[in-house]
Amino acid sequence: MVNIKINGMPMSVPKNYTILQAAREAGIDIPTLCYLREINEIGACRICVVEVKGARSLVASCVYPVNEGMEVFTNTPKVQKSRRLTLELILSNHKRRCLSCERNQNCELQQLCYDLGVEDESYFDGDNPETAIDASCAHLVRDNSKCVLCRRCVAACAEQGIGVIGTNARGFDSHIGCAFEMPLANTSCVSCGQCIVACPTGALTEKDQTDEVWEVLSDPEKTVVVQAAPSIRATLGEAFGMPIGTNVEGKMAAALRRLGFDKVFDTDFAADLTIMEEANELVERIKEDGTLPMITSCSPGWVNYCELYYPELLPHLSSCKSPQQMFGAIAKTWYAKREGIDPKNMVVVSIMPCTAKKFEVGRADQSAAGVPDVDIALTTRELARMIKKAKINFANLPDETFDSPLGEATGAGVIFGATGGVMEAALRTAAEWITGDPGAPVEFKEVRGTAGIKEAAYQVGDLNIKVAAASGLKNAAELLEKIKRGEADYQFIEVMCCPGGCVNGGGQPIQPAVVRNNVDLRTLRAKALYDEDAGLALRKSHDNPAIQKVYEDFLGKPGSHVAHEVLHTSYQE
Ligand code: HC1
Ligand code: SF4
Repeated sequence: MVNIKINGMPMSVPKNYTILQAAREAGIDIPTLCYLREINEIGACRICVVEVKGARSLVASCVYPVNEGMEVFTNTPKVQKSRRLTLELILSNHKRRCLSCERNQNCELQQLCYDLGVEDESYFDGDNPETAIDASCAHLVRDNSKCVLCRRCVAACAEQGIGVIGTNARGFDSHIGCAFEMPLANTSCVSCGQCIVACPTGALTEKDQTDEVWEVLSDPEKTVVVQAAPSIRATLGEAFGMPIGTNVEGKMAAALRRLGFDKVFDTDFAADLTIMEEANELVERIKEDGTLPMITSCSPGWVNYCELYYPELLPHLSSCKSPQQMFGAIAKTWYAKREGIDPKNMVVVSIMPCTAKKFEVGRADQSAAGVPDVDIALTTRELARMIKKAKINFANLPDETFDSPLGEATGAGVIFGATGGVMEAALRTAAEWITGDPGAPVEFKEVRGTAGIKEAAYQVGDLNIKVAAASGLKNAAELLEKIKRGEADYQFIEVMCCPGGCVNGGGQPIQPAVVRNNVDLRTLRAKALYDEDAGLALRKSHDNPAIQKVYEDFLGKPGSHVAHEVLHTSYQE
């Protein structure tokens, strides 16, 4: 520990602390812009400067270590003037279209300008560098005229082990882009959207498809059904100012109904269906000496990664479509037939925490009824924008339920949204199928939690099943390298592209850095899902009566020919 003073207040802090960390402990959040804890700690933007007694100039508190006897001043006029000057310089070449910007009222630059008293946005106006908009991908748009060069996106992409964006050119012409100014679509970007949630401004946004949804909702020829992914209920409330981890499942269903969707369904139903197929595939691979370990295939950023970076390991991927796609496939085949709807007139919209889902809907081999399984994938943020635009009073909505039958789900489907959840859900079913014991365990807590890689071994009947779950692509790569070296004796691996799983997806509500740096977002959001699961009567996918009905009426049994036609897919090397 070292003894320091902050604004004259004595305190003791661990000696490996930065000034920023020490101030936080004293109850002072020094403003930051480029700083993202453990991801981007580069001290570049100079917003977090403070005065240190005896130092020749102001220091960047996010990287400056404390030392014995140090005296720090966080808000002197000199500090305030410097921060304001930095902001005025940033604003001098910033496209100040705040009123129409998607990040209006959720922009860290806007908030800093307000908090730090910037009164003249145009003080240093002058030449502006030429900027281009990159809208080449299905999932995102980069508008560098709103970029503040904080490099948080670059760091987030590198953190995923991808690194397809960086700073191009120098000085006045510096800008974020891909190598050789290639459009993002021509790179090995996996569409995870982690760069978007790292962006403090409106420079990176998802490709907005809400207008397409408004169009179909007003088309009387179309039956528009919506599905909401497992993790949306744990995060949508944040867009309406509710505490992180509030479960808004009932209000979400009510809001979707008030937006005009003909049927309000739940991706959790399809998550249960995925477990039926995936657990069956796992048991088959184990019994028939198939390729092991089998790896989950529901996270489309992960599937992209495997195809682009580890094509030699594709035989390990489960052939199951993701729940999003299984939902669309069942909706447009079994359900459409049952309801007498022509699948060509059915529009399936999904609400996803994930930008890669926008890419996934366009994949080949995902058209069970001869038309795409899913038509439009919106992010949680896009849904929130629609609810706000429609002036639906979200906080005061009653709790409603999903429609039947594609809205019926078990707790196994709910926990898909957290890292380790798919694994646990599959184990619940596999354990009962292998042992034949309905009393087989429900909870597999070793695969819960936000550690990047989790491992466990379970004795199931005569089998010792060794499993691992990885979230974040760097962690996934570690497991994949182990497989390549022949050192991975697992039977089953779950990989989620985003660190922490879908609760932390690239399409989720954006929390500012001050929250991301200090609150365990992933754990709070995941807790909402585990709590819901714990309170449900049905917690194993195969116990879902709606799933049983689909097999009875249409699919036969898991792994059947029809199931393969409708619910399974292939990958591209
Ligand atoms: Fe996910 Fe999945 S859990 S991938 O994280 O398998 O996106 O929430 O919808 O499809 O069910 C995402 C979440 C989601 C799929 C499911
Ligand atoms: Fe990198 Fe993911 Fe952003 Fe693509 S979407 S640039 S892979 S962080």
